[in-house]
Amino acid sequence: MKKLITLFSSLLIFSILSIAQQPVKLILDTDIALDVDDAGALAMLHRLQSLGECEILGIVVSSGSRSYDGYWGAACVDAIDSYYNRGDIPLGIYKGCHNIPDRVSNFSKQVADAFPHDLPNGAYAPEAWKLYRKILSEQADNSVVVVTVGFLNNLAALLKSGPDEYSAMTGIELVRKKVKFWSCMGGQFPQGNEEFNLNTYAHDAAYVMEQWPVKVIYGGFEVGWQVMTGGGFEKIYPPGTNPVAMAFKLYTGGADRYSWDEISAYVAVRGTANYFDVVRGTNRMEVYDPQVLGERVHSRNVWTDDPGGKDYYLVLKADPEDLAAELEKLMYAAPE
Ligand SMILES: [Ca+2]
Repeated sequence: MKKLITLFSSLLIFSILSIAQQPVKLILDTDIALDVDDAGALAMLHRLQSLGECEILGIVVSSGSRSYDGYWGAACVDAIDSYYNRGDIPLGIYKGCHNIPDRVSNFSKQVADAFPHDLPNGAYAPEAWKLYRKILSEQADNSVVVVTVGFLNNLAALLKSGPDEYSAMTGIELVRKKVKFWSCMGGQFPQGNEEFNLNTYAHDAAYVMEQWPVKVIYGGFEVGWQVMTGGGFEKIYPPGTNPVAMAFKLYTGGADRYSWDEISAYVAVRGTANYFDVVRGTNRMEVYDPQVLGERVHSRNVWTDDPGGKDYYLVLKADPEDLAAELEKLMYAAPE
């Protein structure tokens, strides 16, 4: 009997360990091209996948496919994925009207031109919300982590979607069933003030934040702003040898950059325990439409503490330099 109990205990410990070691299955939603922390986050996720800690199921771009930044942003993602020997990661893109009319990026086309990739440009990628539906429908219940480090236009389209060839569920039902939590770089806490990711498609952000059915962890502007990373790339990689190093060199001139996107990607995989406290409550958007033709939308996110809320925001409890060192160790690792 004692032997039997020992056997059962060993099996139990073994299965607990197996569950603990399952890689986090995630979808990255990025406005890469507009800032370089998206590229840093992608480099970091590739390293975490090499360590067996995550599996990137798909990547979607939230800059429109008919804009310069979406067109080249998608090719830039494919070039970075290919550098890490994962050029077959499915890519999707936002195909609606792009809210930023001007060309912003100074690195996406350059990286795409310099490094090999299969996807010619964003016009060849499928609709992001369709790819979300396909991926979510194929995954186990309560297993997928969504990381957004750009706009919420793709998630709005997903939540508004109805049954299709991939699933009989609506978008909201699919998210409720398949998504474990959403790690969102967006907003400012406890008081918001036109944070870029939420404000660019403010009505979509308001809709998603209200309708999203499961847990959200927000990484606010004020968190990433304290943590500087990326300047070390050029000390490790000679010019032309690493696409993310090239992106940083073009964007910052070789200096560090704020780590907004890296932090939300990190939390998606390793959680909050080591570096953060969290505050629980409800986050919502207030959107002010312009009264004059040509003026832009104004918005802010509004936080309410609530012990039963589905939302959380990060508070950095560690020394920012310790977190920066942790992120950089992952970002600077060579492909496997
Ligand atoms: Ca971003």
